[in-house]
Amino acid sequence: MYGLVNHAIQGLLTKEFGEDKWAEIKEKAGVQEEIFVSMQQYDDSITYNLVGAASEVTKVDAADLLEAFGRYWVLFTAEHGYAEMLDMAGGNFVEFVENLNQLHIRVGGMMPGLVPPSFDVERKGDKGMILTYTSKRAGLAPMVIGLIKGLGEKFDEQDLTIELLNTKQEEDNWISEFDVNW
Ligand code: 1MF
Repeated sequence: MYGLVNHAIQGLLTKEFGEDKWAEIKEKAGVQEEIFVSMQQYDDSITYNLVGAASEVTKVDAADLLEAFGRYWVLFTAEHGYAEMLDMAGGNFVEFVENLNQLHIRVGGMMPGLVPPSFDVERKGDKGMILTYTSKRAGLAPMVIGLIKGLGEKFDEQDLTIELLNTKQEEDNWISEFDVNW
């Protein structure tokens, strides 16, 4: 994944647990890098190792860390140069989610190494959807829960709920369905 992701993980972990814990996490994860360069590509194993090490060091479940990271990502990207891109993606919650694939196409145009997930929306009435998330990466459904909750906060949808319905693997894709209501 692009360094921007690892940089954001560093931002969340130092904010929540402090610099000393971050140093310990990096050490345990076997990460040598002093800094993550946002536009450089890093092996996905670095990201997974950071989350695994963070879970051991902080005693917080990896799934809870991933969810917190998803929430944080929405704030972090808005504060690190992507506010305009996020604003263009939609003026309300459902519009934004429906435009996520377009957003990734736009980012992928600049960053050819991007391996974007895809998000498919099936509307249920005017305040619900079945969201289908398809990714080459395993285990990130908890992050999507955080991302969607983060978007709910961004768009002042206080009553938003999201529930993971199921996850399956098809060929080299991981597919999860969520019931989202707001
Ligand atoms: O392959 C990748 O490196 C990658 C990185 C980030 C793929 C996707 C993403 C974004 N995505 C992270 C979870 C991925 C889970 C998975 O792969 O299954 C979050 C998508 C998302 C969902 C809900 C709401 C908002 C979301 O993200 C908005 C977004 C998406 C991409 C970027 C920023 C905001 C982005 C911007 C620049 C990037 C990389 C990603 O790289 C650059 C480009 C230029 C200069 C510096 C870094």
